Amino acid sequence: MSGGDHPETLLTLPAAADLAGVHYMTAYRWVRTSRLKAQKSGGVWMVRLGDLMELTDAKGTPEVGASSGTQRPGGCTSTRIGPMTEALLRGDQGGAWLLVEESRRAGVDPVDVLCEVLEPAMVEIGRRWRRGETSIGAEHRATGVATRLVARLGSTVTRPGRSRGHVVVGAVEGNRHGLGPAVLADAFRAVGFDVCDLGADVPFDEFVEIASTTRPLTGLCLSVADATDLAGVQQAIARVRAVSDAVVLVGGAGVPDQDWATEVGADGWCADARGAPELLERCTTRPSQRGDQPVQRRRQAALS
Ligand code: B12
Repeated sequence: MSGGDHPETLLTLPAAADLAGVHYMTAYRWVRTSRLKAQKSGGVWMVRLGDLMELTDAKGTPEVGASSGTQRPGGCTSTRIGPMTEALLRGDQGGAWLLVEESRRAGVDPVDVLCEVLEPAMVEIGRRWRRGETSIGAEHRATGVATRLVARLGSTVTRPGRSRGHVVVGAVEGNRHGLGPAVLADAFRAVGFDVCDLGADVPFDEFVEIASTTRPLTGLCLSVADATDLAGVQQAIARVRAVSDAVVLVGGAGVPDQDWATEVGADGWCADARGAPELLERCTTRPSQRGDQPVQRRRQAALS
């Protein structure tokens, strides 16, 4: 290796891009998404030749060599979880959005980006927070960036055509986790449902009120972050049953399994937002677990 090939040699970004045979913007994106280490010197990004070589030699690096993401490679989204985690923790909204754009360009649909990149990154942040590896401030900042990403990407999720029904989603009383319902809302919108996202910490009374006034209501989705909320959720579902025929689904980080869902009286549970529309469809068409009484009779019985 000659002196100029030394791994410690510092390169400007245009020089690094030239050497790697990629556009300057691609090299810039590598830096913003933490794939390529860089430091600023006099306001200019500089990268180590060794780091550049390591990246371009790496197998599976998108946009380098044969693996440039034209199709939807299975591993494509998973390679972005680490960089997304770091971007969120740095509070780097621009870098995080570039990762979203990269995934979209590689053919990943918006809801898959949310569930396969953003959600695992948030889970990893939760794990680090629990182990004391990241501060609560960094976690809050990350959630702020994630919330803006969901809003920005979510606004692109629409499916023209006839509505498949009306769905209300929200996090139950005391549950301050609002991202889950927002992503769930997008998963329903993406397949043609009209959705009302009530956000976090929705009083149980409000779910009952909405269920009794929204007609027709196809599905009511309760997001739960704490399994010990069982009694509250159970009572709320019983009251919803008295006023509405809507299918009631539960989900979120606090629902451990189907048994918990059955115990609270929900029609169904699933761990991933993307399974929810199909689950709703199945619950809508299968014989009611609630008996054959129409809602008016149940309501009268509940009031008497
Ligand atoms: C961000 C965050 C917070 C933020 C939330 C801010 C906000 N604006 O949303 C704040 C700081 C408020 C917070 C507080 C707390 N948090 Co918190 N939080 C998280 C974290 C890191 C990310 C949550 C998130 O946004 N995930 C991304 C979304 C998209 O994923 P999701 O919510 O799971 O939703 C997906 C699915 O579950 C599903 N889904 C969600 N709802 C529904 C509903 C239905 C019907 C269906 C079908 C599907 C579905 O669809 C979504 C997309 O696939 C998680 C880590 C984790 N493992 O999730 C911890 C986590 C959820 N929090 C936890 C805890 C313990 C707390 C606190 C008690 C901490 C404390 N001591 O104060 C408080 C509780 C506050 C409260 N009263 O709710 C625990 C929960 C443990 C548990 N379930 O037993 C977790 C898992 C962290 C951990 N590893 O321990 N938290």
